[in-house]
Formats: sequence, structure tokens, C-alpha cells
Amino acid sequence: MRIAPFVAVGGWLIGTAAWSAEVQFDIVPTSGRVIDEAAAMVAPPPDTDFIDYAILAWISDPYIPQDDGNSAGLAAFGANVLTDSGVGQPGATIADPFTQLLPSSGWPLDDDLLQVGGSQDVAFNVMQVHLGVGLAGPVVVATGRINIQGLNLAERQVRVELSEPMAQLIRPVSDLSELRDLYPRVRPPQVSLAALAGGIIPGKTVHGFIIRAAMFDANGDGCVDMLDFAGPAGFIACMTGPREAAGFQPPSQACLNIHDADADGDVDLFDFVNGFLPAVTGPKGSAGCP
Ligand SMILES: [Ca+2]
Ligand SMILES: [Ca+2]
Ligand SMILES: [Ca+2]
Repeated sequence: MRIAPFVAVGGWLIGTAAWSAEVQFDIVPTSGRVIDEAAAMVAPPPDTDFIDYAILAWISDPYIPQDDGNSAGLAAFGANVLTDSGVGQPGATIADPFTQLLPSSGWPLDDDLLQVGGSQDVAFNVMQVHLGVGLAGPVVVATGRINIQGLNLAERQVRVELSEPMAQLIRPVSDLSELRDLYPRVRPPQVSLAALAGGIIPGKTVHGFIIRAAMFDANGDGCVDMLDFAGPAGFIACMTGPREAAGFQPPSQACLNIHDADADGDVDLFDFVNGFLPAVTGPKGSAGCP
């Protein structure tokens, strides 16, 4: 975990009372195959070097005065993307309607991306501000890819998460004189926009995701078939028999990750009958695994 200070763009209007609302953030995979929805686990397709992701943000429990719902929303965001992949990561891309807050849209430090951030240009392009962003539900604020090149995901899973998320909100202005005080040189017609950015508030992260090999798919082709039974790293190669048996030798971690259906530390007949067999799809291109 690394701490990175949030860098605000010069000219931002800070100093008004923070609008009381909470902003949540999550990072979700947008490619690969979801193998456990609840645990947010994704298995990459074979022969791929990247898993795509999106960073989402949304305003929860907002205090929005009636009639002012359209003059609020997300003005800016920032977060770090952390992974334990151990390989260098590419930068992220900021999504509309935000523009890059920082010179780089993600500075890699080892395998982490620091300060992925974007902002609406509230101070300088008042007329172009998009209101309501993040109010109705999660919006994509940035996209990117996690590099998994050369990683053996059967041996080790890769965690992807956000840290230090921060947000700045556009908040409704009930009294136009408040805006005139803050923008003394802005002409009256522009002041009628009645929205301004409040202070920076810390966001809350939801869960992130895990990249790992799919159960029983030893060769990572997305199907479970004879190749995964009898081939390299297949069920036969990993089979140890029950851990209660005399002379039991534990299998490798990779074997456990892929073939130990009941997570009891062995690969035995129970795992075959209750895990592997029900998971069989047939070979790639067959009806069970198109
Ligand atoms: Ca397979
Ligand atoms: Ca067992
Ligand atoms: Ca087992």
C-alpha cells in the first residue's frame, strides 16, 4: 500500500462547505470469464496478456434538495490502482466527461498505478460542466488493463484493488449571491448555472477483484474436458488420494487451486465426483463449450 497525495488543479474553487454525501468506488473486470460473481473472481481467456477493467464511481445517500437534483454530481475523482501481479502495468484512460486531472493518467510504480484521476473543468469552463454524474448509479470514470503476461495463475492469483479514492462534488447553490462572491468577474448570465465544486472528500472502496485460473480448466482454454483430466497439470497428474490415507503427500499449490473442489488440501475421488465431473463441458467447439 502506498499513499499518494491527491493533487488538485490550480484554480479550483475550494473553501465552501463540503456537500454532505458519500462517494463509492469499485474496480471491476470487463474481460475474461467470471468464475465467482460473489467473490469477484475472473479467469482470463487462454493466450491473453491482459484483463480489462473499469473504475466505477457513484454518489450514495446524497443530500439533494428538491428541485436541485440536476445541479449536483461528481466534479472530480482520484484513486490508486494496486495489484500484486509483480509485473509492470500500463496507465489508465480517463472516461468522459472527465478530463485528465494529472499529467499522466496513471503513474506506474512497480505494478501499481498511482493517482489515476480526472476532473470536470468546473472553474474554467463553467458552461461545459455535465451535471448529475454519478447520481443515478455507478458511472465509468476510467478504464485500463491489468498486465498478466507470463504469470502462472494456477500457482498464484492476482489481486486488483483501489486505494486512497477521493472525490470532489458539484453541489447545488441555493443563493446566487454565493456564486457571485466566488466568481466576481463572471458575468451574470453564466452565474445562473448555480453549481460549484465543493471540497475534496475521501471515497469508499467496495471490493476490487481477483484474477485466477478457473477450477478444473488445467490448460486454461475455457472448457473442461479430457485434456484437463489426462493432460499436463490435469486431474490425474494432480491426484493424491485422500489426505487421511497413510503416506499422503500434499499436491502442489497449483494443483490445489485447480482441482481441490472441497478445499480440504487433497485431490481425491471426492473432488473428481463432486467437482470435476459436474464441471465437464466437453472440448472447445462442442455444444457444451462453443
Ligand atoms: Ca480446458
Ligand atoms: Ca479429500
Ligand atoms: Ca479435496
